[in-house]
Amino acid sequence: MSAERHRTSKKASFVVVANRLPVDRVVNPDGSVDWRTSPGGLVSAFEPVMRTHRGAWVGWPGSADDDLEPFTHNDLQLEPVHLSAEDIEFYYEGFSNATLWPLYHDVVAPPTYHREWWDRYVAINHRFAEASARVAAEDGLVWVQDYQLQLVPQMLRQLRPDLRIGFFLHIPFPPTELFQQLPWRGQILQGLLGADLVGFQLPGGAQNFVRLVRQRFSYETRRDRIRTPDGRTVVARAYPIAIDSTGMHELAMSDATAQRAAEIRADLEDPKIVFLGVDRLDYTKGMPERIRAFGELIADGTFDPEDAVFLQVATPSRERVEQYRLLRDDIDRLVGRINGDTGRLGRPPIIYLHNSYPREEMAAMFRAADVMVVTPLRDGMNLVAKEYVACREGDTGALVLSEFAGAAKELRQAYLVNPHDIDGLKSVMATAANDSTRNKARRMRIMRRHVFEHDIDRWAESFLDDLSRLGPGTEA
Ligand code: ADQ
Repeated sequence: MSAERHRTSKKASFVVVANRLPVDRVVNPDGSVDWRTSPGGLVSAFEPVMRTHRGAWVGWPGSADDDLEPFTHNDLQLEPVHLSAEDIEFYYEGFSNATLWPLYHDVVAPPTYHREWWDRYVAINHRFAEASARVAAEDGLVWVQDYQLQLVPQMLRQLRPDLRIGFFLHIPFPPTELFQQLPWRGQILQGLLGADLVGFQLPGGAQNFVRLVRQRFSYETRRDRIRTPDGRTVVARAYPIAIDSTGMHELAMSDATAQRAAEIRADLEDPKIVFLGVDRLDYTKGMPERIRAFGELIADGTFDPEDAVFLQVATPSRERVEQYRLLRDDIDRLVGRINGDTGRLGRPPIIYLHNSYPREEMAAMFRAADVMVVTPLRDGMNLVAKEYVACREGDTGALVLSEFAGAAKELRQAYLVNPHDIDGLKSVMATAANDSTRNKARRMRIMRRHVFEHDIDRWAESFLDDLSRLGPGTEA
């Protein structure tokens, strides 16, 4: 076991603050507790950055009423924030995931507004701000992550005016008309304005934020800069998140992964075409749309179920939030119906796995798939699209990508699609599968170059470089 406890936290000059710590608790058969680095967008993005900077990470350990002392795991200094069952219900499942998440994703599901959820969001953001203030060294740099913690920058600045504070929003920042629905819109904007640098996935998000601040508070703004009444400059800029492209590629190219990829294809009965979908089970990811499109392609004879298989892998997610339970039932039904209508014994056209897998297995699936289908109705970035590109051998494979994923702004050579348009989706999936090797290679080559040149290290460095040039007393 690599976790080691220390009662008092060491002060850290670099602190990441995120809803979750980057580890999951595992209880061994003998009852002892271990920690394992957890999967997920944020964690996969941050692991390498934390290793280089040897910082501290403030976050919730993942289960209710865990009263943990600070500890280290694989050289990471971890600072647990306690959440009770009711905190999780109101702050996390409620305000974060049933109010902000749908609102920021173009209201693809209706957001719910509850005052007691908001009150708890404020209280928990305070708890995170206090934990960060305790661990950050004098003049340190604190990087706050994502929509669950939008009030932390302002709260932390009040507690520790010496710090440089950055904030990055991993999900889209909504158009101004949608954001205005939020009863606590002014407080959220003020919360974010506590940062010196507010990062977004796309320039559009940064522009929406600056426009809202100008409209609501009449603060002076010039391009990506906002002047606050206390004389600070806040910069709002886009930093499209990336992946550890080299690490993913090396993993995918290993002999063990090659062998596993071959086994996966053999287990699927060696079809001519393997389509793949990989997502957190979330209603923003457009899974029903792509499954329906594939079902129709089989039903109308475009693909023979003897030749084509769709492998859909979905990580269980937010299972206590009602919308997520409904989605899970919808997908179970849809897959069951299509397989029932069009499959034969031992050969269902859709293989659906509701599970989380280690990185090695994900790399093997990416390597095994001829066509990757990424069709979110709205997505901040979508790391899966970039991971697929990084895991390919040479310039093989095809990526079908929704126009509404942030990644579409960079991966312009993907087979771009509007996932609301089922006929369009069908036709793009068929084109991607049947296109010439030469066309596919040309598209993949350009995407690969982009994914390898813009990796996670470069992403973090560019944010941190900008942040260290801004901050208390500096004129941006
Ligand atoms: P997510 O919505 O979680 O992230 P995404 O960017 O696709 O979406 O990241 C998911 C991660 O989980 C990927 O690294 C993927 O490989 C992994 N994963 C998915 N299914 C898995 C499974 N079954 N087993 C194991 N791993 C699995 C949020 C935003 C995105 C943004 C990221 C990072 O919603 O838009 O790209 O943060 O900023």
